[in-house]
Amino acid sequence: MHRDSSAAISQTASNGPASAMDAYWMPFTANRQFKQAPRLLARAEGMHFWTPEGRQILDGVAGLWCVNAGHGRPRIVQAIQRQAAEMDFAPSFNMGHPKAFELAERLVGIAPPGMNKVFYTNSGSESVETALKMAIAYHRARGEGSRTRLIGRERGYHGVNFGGISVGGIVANRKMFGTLLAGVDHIRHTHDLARNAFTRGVPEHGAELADDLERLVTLHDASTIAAVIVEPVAGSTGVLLPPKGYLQRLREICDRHGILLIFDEVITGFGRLGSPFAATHFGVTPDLMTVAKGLTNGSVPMGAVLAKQHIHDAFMTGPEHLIEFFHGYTYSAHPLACAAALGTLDTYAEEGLLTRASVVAPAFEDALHALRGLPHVIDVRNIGLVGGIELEPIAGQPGKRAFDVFLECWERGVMIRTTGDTIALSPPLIIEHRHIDQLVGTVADVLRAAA
Ligand code: PXG
Ligand code: PLP
Repeated sequence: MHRDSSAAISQTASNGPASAMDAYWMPFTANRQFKQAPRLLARAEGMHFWTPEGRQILDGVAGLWCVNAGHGRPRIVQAIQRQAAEMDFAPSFNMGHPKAFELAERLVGIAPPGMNKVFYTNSGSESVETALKMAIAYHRARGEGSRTRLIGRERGYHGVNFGGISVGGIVANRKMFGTLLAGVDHIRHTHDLARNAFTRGVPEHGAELADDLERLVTLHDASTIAAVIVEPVAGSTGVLLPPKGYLQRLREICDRHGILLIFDEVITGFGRLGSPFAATHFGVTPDLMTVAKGLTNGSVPMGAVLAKQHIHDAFMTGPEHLIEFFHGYTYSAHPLACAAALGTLDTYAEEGLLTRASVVAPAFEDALHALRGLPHVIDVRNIGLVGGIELEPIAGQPGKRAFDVFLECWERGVMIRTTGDTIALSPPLIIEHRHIDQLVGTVADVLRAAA
């Protein structure tokens, strides 16, 4: 059945415009172009995907920054299979199941200090909406109901729901969708090629950009601001690292003005930087933290918001029989997702994956920075197992140079991601040196060939 349907799709695809592909409106995809020349994936294991024809593809991006332990990990597969047979679904409103509690305990065990409450969602986007609502409701519960304003950052990515695109700063994700949330403002992004190009690790210059938050406090008054949300390392916009001291400074300004700090750790969570979380990596603890992706190794959709005790406690007033936070999703704490997450945390623990990126990072960094000097490479950025290679755009055709590299790498059996004219690499944390050589070597060959 499975084989037949993928064969049918390949068959139709190779016959030109693909009627078998018409019904599926694909997310974040150039649909018409894709359906002319589809890129299909049929199987995955470890560091690789395979196409329906059996061509092996090296996964340079952990799926979409989520398959941190590599594909098809037995503990995760078994956990999901067993759970599906044992209990497929359980309502999570006014009900609970043991794995939901066990998982929360386990997450608190690896979380940054003091982040000891876990609220489940089904994606990064839902985690963001949840965190923003928590922040506003928290202030209201404490009697500071005037604090409703949300501050994001230019170029930020916080998923695709209305709250997330409102605080987000990626123009294409916002401009088509009307007026968005009211009462949102943005601090400046931290990208500064002139001062920081080709820095290894976090850039030297730009901590003062955090002071942009002081400007907004002066403009709006702290009494109107609920929270600031940032990605500790911005991923989707093209791998922007926080300048040295920047996150500490944001934390200090938030503390000074009673503003909650939200770290969106959807990409940075679960070992990507070489530490369990970016908060642990940089030694800066937020008040709320959003996670998803690596939580289940990408195997079952799941996200979560981690909150500090005092945030949670602010809600725990009023009559005990009443709901304290009017929020939740049908699939919050879905049994399959909880089982998958437990299998994932076991796998991470057994193989030391939450810190392994720090061991591989030097080799990854050297490989990436060897791309300096290749045609059109204007910056290389890296931290842990995240790499960004920024290319000079083709005049009048932004994004095309990088996308052409993506297409050619695919032909050569390597999957990368591009955003604008930046190539983003975020391989599974099980990567070995030979994979680094193939991944970065293929990008290098393609850059040379395209020149
Ligand atoms: N916050 C951050 C920081 C993210 O990176 C989300 C929220 C939304 O998560 P969901 O699960 O709703 O997609 C993300 C997701 C890319 C890419 O290529 C990045 C994401 C998703 C898809 C592609 O950079 N990040
Ligand atoms: N729309 C309708 C009509 C619903 O009944 C529900 C949930 O009960 C939702 C949307 C929200 O769905 P979810 O809880 O999966 O986010």
